[in-house]
Parts: sequence; structure tokens; C-alpha cells
Amino acid sequence: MTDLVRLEVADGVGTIRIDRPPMNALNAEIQHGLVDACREAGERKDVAAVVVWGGEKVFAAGADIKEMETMSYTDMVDHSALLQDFTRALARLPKPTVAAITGYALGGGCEVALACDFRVAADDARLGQPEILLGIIPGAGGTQRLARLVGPSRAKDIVFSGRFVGAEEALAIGLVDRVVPAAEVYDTARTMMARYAGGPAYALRAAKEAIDRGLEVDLDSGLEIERMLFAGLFATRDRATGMRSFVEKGPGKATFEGA
Ligand code: CO8
Repeated sequence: MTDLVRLEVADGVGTIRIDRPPMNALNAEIQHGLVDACREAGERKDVAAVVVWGGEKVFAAGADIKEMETMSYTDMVDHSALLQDFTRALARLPKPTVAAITGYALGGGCEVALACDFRVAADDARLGQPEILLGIIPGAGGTQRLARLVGPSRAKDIVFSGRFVGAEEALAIGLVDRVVPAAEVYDTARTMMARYAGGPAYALRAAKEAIDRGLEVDLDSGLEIERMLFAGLFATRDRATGMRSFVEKGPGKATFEGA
């Protein structure tokens, strides 16, 4: 584990903190660190949901351009699998996730945010995929996840131009889910995740998997994924507890064990 990426856990919420001032440029050490932190957050029973946080000044201004500058085609053939590994590790983390975005979320930084379930942005945050201005394209899932989130035309505008998208526009096009003053970003994201602590962990995991995997396949295959996951939840104690407490006490009264 690297000091540049830390998993901090409090009250059922894990915070994956990216910490490489001044811009949290995502070098290979951070990319490996994110894979490790996601694995740990996924496995730990005391983590119900995860906030990804770059600190009060910046989320992440992208891959480390200084590290990439001298890389050859063959270097990048080897390295590019890692670029997609760390965003995939985040996207596949079987718990709710939110990116808490202050300052810039650019290039690989925007792609980290896109791999989360939700995004909360500061009112002065700026997002974007400026890779085109470096003569490349997004390489950590940006062309795929951005288009799925905001639609192909908007994604093409953002990727072709490399322009920065302000928080209000990001909210209007669905690139972020909430905009709050910068000082409130982390607490807002934490509050969003805290509601899942003590929740039905296996049902949350199944819901995330059904929606995300379903978006990758045709409707009939997606419905089959849903059917199998739905039936599987009848093997959990949480399902038995949830239904029993509804019958005995009414809706919303169950407490779950994550089992
Ligand atoms: N990589 C390396 N260093 C960076 C990066 C970066 N992405 N961004 C900023 N820095 C450095 C600057 O070089 C500068 O260093 P120094 O003090 O040594 O000169 C320091 O951070 C501060 O930056 P600025 O002086 O430029 O600060 P400003 O406030 O003037 O500007 C910006 C901030 C707008 C964020 C500006 O720095 C910028 O445009 N940065 C580059 C943004 C960018 O192009 N990102 C995309 C990178 S490519 C990419 O992400 C590819 C994705 C594919 C795989 C993803 C894997 C992670």
C-alpha cells in the first residue's frame, strides 16, 4: 500500500483519499494504490460504502503527464491495462461509491469520478477530458463511461473539444448529481454514503451489479441477470430479517447484519 492513496474508515464509511499535492496527478503508484484500496474497501466488513476524495483543493488533474511524456507505444501497451484496472476496480467495488469533487477532475481524474456510482461537486469544480489537447484520447474508461452517463453527443463534444465543464453545466447534463459549496463537498458525500451503513449489504451489492451489468447487455440478458440476483437474495438472512420486520413492525424498521 502506498501513502499516496489511503483507505480511512469511520462509522461504516470508507474514504479512499488520493493525496499527491499539488494536483493529485495520477502516477503509476497511485494507480496501483487505487486497485489495492478498492480491494480492501470491498473486503472489509466495517465498510458499507465509499467516498473517493482528493482533498479540499483538487480531485485529480489527470494521469501524470510528466511520467507519460517519454513512454513509447510498447510501454503504453503494457501500462494501459493498469489504466483500466484501477477504474474497473472502482466501478466493480460491490458497495455504493461517490466521488467528492473539489477543484479539477480532469482526464484520468474525471475517469475516476465516472467509475463511481455518484458524483458530488463543488460549485467551482471543473471537469473534463482534455486528453485531445495532448494528442491522445481518454484511456481509463472515459470514452465509454462518459458516453453512457451523458449520451454520445455530449460526450463527443467534451472529448473532441477537451474543454472544461463547470459544475452547473455538469449538473444539467447529469455528469454530476449534486453541486454544493466547496467546503461542504466531503460532508455531503459522506452523508450520502452514511445512509448505507447498517443497510442490507447483499441486496445493495446485487442492485448495483444488476444495474451495471444490465447496462452492458441486451434487455433480455439484463432481465436474466436481475432474475438470478433477485432469487439469490432469498438465501440471505437480511432478506428474512427485512420481510419479518415488515410483517411485525411495519416498513423501514429492519436492521441488517450483512449476512
Ligand atoms: N500531470 C503532471 N503534472 C501536472 C498535471 C498532470 N496531469 N497537472 C498539473 N500538473 C503540475 C503542473 O505541471 C505544475 O507543476 P510545477 O509546479 O512543477 O510546474 C503543478 O502541477 C501545478 O499546475 P499548474 O501550474 O498548471 O496549475 P494551474 O492552476 O495553472 O492549472 C490545471 C491547473 C488546469 C489543472 C493544469 O495544470 C492542467 O491543465 N493540467 C493538465 C490537465 C490534463 O491535461 N489532464 C489530462 C492528463 S492525460 C490523462 O489523464 C490521460 C488519461 C488516460 C489514463 C488515465 C490514467 C490515470
